Amino acid sequence: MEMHEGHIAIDAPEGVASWDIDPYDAALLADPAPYYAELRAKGPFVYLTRYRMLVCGRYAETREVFGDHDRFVSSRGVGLQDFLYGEPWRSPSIVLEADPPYHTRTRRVITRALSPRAVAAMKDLFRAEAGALVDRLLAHGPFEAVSACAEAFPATVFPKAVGLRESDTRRLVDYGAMVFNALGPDNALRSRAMARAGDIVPWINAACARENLVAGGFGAALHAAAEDEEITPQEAGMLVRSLLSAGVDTTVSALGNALWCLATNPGAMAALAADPGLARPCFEEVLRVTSPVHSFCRTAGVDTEVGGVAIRAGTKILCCLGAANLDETHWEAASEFRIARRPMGHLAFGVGIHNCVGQTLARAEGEALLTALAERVARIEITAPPVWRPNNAIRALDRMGLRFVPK
Ligand code: OVM
Repeated sequence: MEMHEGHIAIDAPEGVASWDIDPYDAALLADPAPYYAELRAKGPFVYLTRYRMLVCGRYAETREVFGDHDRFVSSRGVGLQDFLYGEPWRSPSIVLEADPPYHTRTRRVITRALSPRAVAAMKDLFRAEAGALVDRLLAHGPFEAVSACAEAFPATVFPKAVGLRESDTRRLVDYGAMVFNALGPDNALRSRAMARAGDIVPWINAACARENLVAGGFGAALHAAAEDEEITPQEAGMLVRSLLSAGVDTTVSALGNALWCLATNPGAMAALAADPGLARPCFEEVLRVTSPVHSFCRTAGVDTEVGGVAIRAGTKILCCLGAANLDETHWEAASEFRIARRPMGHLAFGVGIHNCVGQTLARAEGEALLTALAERVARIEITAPPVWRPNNAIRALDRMGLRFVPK
């Protein structure tokens, strides 16, 4: 058996087009829509000759693969590397990179810790912090939106929500960059992010310890499950690590993408300002149009077939959530940002048993910030053009200059 990029090297299945494109090329990651359209046009699956694996980007097949944990496993990693054949860079996540029946147990614990009730208890804090932040930015004149808003908001509320005794925004954001870049091939993005591991990983691991998590937060709730012997103390620490892995860069990206959508669609910003009740559907449409997690892999655990294509056991499939969320055969005027659309069934949080366990928290953060904007800001002006920050799994801005014009 031949290996390539840490996984089994497959040949193109019968009837599947081969493509020599690099989905991890920095220029393509900065402007993915043309690649997404070509990917969908080529068929339900495309064979990536550089990576010797499959990629899918049509809504139906992406949903089918992503949603079927029986045939498409996560325990072999959700990046290019197949954990059956090599050591991952860190011990696998006990929820993201796990299958039932083990996953069922860990997922239950983290689902309870992040329950709608637990998140609802933090809504007043989120609303107050979002309002104060937007007031400061209104007073400020032009500002750099990624650091001053998209990072600044989660940087204040997320450590409080988790109950971190000590917070370090830079390390939290850069750990996320490592975790998500690690899902791609061994390219420059991955190695650049990994170069900081020696500084970041020990800090993150220490932050997961019970004694570093204050009462009332999600971290303490996870450790309480260990007290009840539902999971071990070590597993509780691992679930806190999952919060810190998945909860920062994703929301930073989503909030930055929201500012980008509203700054580049003045009609949408005017509609939001006229009706703050649109904050929630607006955030949902931001997720559909920009897909903060643009892709995750699955590994076929069995010989199977999807969309008429025969898939051999061991095949890595890159599921392009960003492409599926823009599939014009599924969405009316798919490329248009329509804040009142209510895009039910978008794949930005995934689908199936691995769907985002923090989505209630993510939505609460998005709704809080967009409501604060809607109540205070009439218009958003772009003072420096948006620049994207390429990442092997995340679609996020690097920087963008903005000015908020008050109501
Ligand atoms: C984790 C985790 C969960 C979701 C996403 C993610 C790669 C990580 O459990 O560590 O990002």
